[in-house]
Amino acid sequence: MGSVNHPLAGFCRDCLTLQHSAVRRCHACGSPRLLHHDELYSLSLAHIDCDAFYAAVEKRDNPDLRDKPLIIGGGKRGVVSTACYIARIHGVRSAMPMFKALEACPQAVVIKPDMEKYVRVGREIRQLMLELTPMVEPISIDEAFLDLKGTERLHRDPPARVLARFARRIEDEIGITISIGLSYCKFLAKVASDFEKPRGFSIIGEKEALSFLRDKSVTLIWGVGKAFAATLQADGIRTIGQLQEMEEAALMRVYGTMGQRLYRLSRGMDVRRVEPEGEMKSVSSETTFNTDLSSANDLVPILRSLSEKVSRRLKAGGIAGRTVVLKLKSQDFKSRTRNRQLSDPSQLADRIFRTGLQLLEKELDGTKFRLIGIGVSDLEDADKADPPDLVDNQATKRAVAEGAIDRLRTKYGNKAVETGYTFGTGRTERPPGNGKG
Ligand code: DCP
Ligand code: MG
Repeated sequence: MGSVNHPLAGFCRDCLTLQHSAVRRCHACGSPRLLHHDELYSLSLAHIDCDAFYAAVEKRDNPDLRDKPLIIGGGKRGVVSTACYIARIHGVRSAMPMFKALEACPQAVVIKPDMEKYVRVGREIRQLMLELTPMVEPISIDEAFLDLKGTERLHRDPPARVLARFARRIEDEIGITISIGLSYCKFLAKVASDFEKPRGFSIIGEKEALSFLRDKSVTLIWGVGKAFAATLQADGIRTIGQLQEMEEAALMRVYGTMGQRLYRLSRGMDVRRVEPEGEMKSVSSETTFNTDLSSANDLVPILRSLSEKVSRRLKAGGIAGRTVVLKLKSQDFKSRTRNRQLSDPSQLADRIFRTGLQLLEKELDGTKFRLIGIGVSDLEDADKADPPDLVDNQATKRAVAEGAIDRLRTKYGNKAVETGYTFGTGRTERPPGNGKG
């Protein structure tokens, strides 16, 4: 007894005192917020997500709002960005039209979003995360994955306790609350952080993954949105447990690569690693617009010129990328990242652009975007890049043409050759970095 590694020793999330048996309340401070779990001291992959983020920041800055239902929203789109947990009791939800939200909760206080403030607070939180480990992968303004493996010596405490202490620190120093999910993989860490919000701390261990997932809806699986869930439902599949009974080959036959994902995630198999920011793992270029844009006419030429920028940098570095990544940020600062694998690594502007275009076309649903970016990841040496394509003759011709254009540009400068897509787009753009989230 007394050792933190004792399998039955849990601890109190409020005062961190060890709890030696399955008591209901902390013997030191009386708090009911105790953590016990078989794998409590062996799990190290965490997902952290702030609770009712924008609303929490506004309540922090105006204590009069603390006990009132609060909606952050309105603005141009006329929808709810988020609602505090009091307003949620009345049924208010993110993305709900404002008028509906006010029907559900007429007494709510409404505040327009102050994005700059939220971005600033998000960055402060990220800085504190980086004090725990460099392995921090931000996912959005208020959430990130952290891999705390190997930090036990540094912190003289296992990840679970480091995280509990972190939640306290965010409450003390930032003045908002967070929820934590702790698991062995990204998928379940994220599921866990959502499990008992707000101020949650949920743990999903390896041993319980299958049974935990069994009765859950397929929509819990990453990448299964409304449309795909409907497809699955039409095929008679509603729960993850049903997927657990199916063969990988069968799922892949019907749903392609998505079938493989269904197979793996339904069994709690997820090998994606936490990828910290700032590693040279991709080459990309992005731009923020003066006015938000939604049409292909506006976006496609920009995509083309960004693809050319990326391609120039790849060629200069003698590298190529196997995955094309399109990034969009909408008016309300929501990021969309879409990617597609190529059959071979590429450094050609034309290939990057055309792949990016296919990804972009699916996103043109009237949404107004404030930022577009294109890039490649899965970088490799350029020697295997862009082999002559026997199937697609047109592509080969374009590659040859691109080689010729490159030679002209080296000789006469970048502006000497303009392709059809970029010609005449003398648009003024916000300097990069301005207003980035
Ligand atoms: N957001 C938005 N529009 C949405 C969803 C979210 O503008 N449809 C913004 C407001 C949120 C922030 O992004 O505060 C973070 O999104 P989350 O999904 O994490 O939602 P919250 O943090 O508000 O609540 P939760 O406690 O459920 O995480
Ligand atoms: Mg949140």
